[in-house]
Amino acid sequence: MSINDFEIHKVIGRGKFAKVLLCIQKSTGTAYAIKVLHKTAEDQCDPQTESNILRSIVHPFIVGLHYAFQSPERLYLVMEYVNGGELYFHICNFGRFSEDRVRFYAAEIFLAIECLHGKGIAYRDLKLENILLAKDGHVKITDFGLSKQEEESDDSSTVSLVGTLEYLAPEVICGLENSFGADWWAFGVVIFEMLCGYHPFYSDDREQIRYNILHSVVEYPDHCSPESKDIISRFLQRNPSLRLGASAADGLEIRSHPFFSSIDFTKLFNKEILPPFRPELDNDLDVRFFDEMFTEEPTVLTPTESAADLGGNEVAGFSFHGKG
Ligand code: ISQ
Repeated sequence: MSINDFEIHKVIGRGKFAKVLLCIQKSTGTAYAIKVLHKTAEDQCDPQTESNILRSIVHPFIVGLHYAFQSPERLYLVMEYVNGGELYFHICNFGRFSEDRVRFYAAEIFLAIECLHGKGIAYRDLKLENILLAKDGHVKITDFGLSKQEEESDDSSTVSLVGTLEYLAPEVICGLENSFGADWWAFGVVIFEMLCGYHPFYSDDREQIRYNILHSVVEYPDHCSPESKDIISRFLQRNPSLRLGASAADGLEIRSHPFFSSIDFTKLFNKEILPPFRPELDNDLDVRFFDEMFTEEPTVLTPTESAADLGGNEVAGFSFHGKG
């Protein structure tokens, strides 16, 4: 398999080290999201990690990996196409969600993180941009480029500072040992953002964000229920050993919080609960829920300058016109 087996339709995402392309498999007409990673990208975790992790997981709320192939310079992850865009797009364009809608998405995200932790994987990059809305109205988390498989005997091993500043737990910012608890901190930030429509530690100055994460008192708008304020404040507990989810059976403590009292997690896992919102789409190639900043990028391919990239499994190397 090579990139030439696909027709590139649109660019739908771009990160520091990767692009995500909406592609159609020529032989089947099936739409896929292909993530193109540069193997040589500096300070990135091993790009192979993402495909290894994705390969090992099948979960209703985690984006599925169908194929992976590589050229000498690039790794291609062929993933299911999740049409409804990022939750970030929905909050930015349509505003905050109702509390019931937040509860539904939060419960599905919780099941995804619980599954990862159960497999010894710290996600380490939970944020609105990495939570996608599927056309059936369920969510799927994506982007495992920063994830880490913890060693078995080691439940507080990671000292590296990775992730997006706005979502970093205080112990990560301080360079202290951290692990699964940092995901629950980020989960608290995400619940706050979905409920309020803005970030709990917002500032346009990065130093101030850092300060706010370490010291500021989070204030809640009047529309937040006591249960929502309670669960968020328990996730945004600066002492990781007191944070909700810190106990050995981290999932149980969270499932039984009053915020989730109306959720039947077994039904939720089986997709037997009707989603509160279904994105309206004309067809599988409708990209209305992806930012024009990406979708308006040209997708014309040119040969790369690297002769090496013409070898391997990839029939022809390419690079992108346009930004990035
Ligand atoms: C699947 N569908 C849409 C967007 C995506 C972004 C990253 C990874 C997978 C995706």
